[in-house]
Amino acid sequence: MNHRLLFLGPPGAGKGTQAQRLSEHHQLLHLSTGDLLRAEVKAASDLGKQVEAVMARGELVSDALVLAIVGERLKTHAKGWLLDGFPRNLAQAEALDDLLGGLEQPLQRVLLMELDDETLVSRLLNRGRTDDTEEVIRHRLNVYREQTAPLIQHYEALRLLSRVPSHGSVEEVAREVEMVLGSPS
Ligand code: B4P
Repeated sequence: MNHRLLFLGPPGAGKGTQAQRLSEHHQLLHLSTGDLLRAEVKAASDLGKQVEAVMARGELVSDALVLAIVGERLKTHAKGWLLDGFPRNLAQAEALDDLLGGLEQPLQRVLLMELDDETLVSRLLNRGRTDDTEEVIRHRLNVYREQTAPLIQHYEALRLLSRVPSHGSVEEVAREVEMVLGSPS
């Protein structure tokens, strides 16, 4: 199985859920920029104070901050990793390509988790995080369409993208993920 992976998809598609599961099964480093940023907010660090309001509005945190967080962690893990929620725009994707080129660890597969908007909204309302109000969720979906969705073409052009239908139960989607990873890209 490829062991340098990226999960892409709209908020609530289940990237975090599946990434956690897969990284445990295959002993990969699970790198979730959302979790790392929330940990900074919780710790009330300088960085956390800078990003708290941005996240509460459903906007993207600045590229420089996110890149600093990711760059440090990837350097210390040469074995295998799974990126979840990063990159989220073309600038981050290009910076990631440079970073991985420098480390001689190119990305091997991008899994695009696809789900309709109404199911996304209802899953997130159920999750109930502080940034999971209907207004903020709808804004995050717009941010996804404008800034993150262009990455689909970026990774398609690099022949790295595979699509994962994500409307089933957690177990059903996990089977889809394993199936996609077992097939050639
Ligand atoms: P993230 O933490 O990445 O979260 P997400 O996109 O909202 O959710 P995800 O797709 O991981 O869904 P999950 O598995 O939790 O981003 C939050 C914020 O952080 C962003 O808005 C931004 O401000 C900031 N940020 C993060 N990365 C950034 C970056 N690179 N650059 C700039 N800013 C960044 O699933 C959602 C819910 O559905 C859960 O409750 C789960 O239990 C449920 N669920 C999952 N799979 C299911 C299934 N199959 N059936 C039913 N329910 C399911």
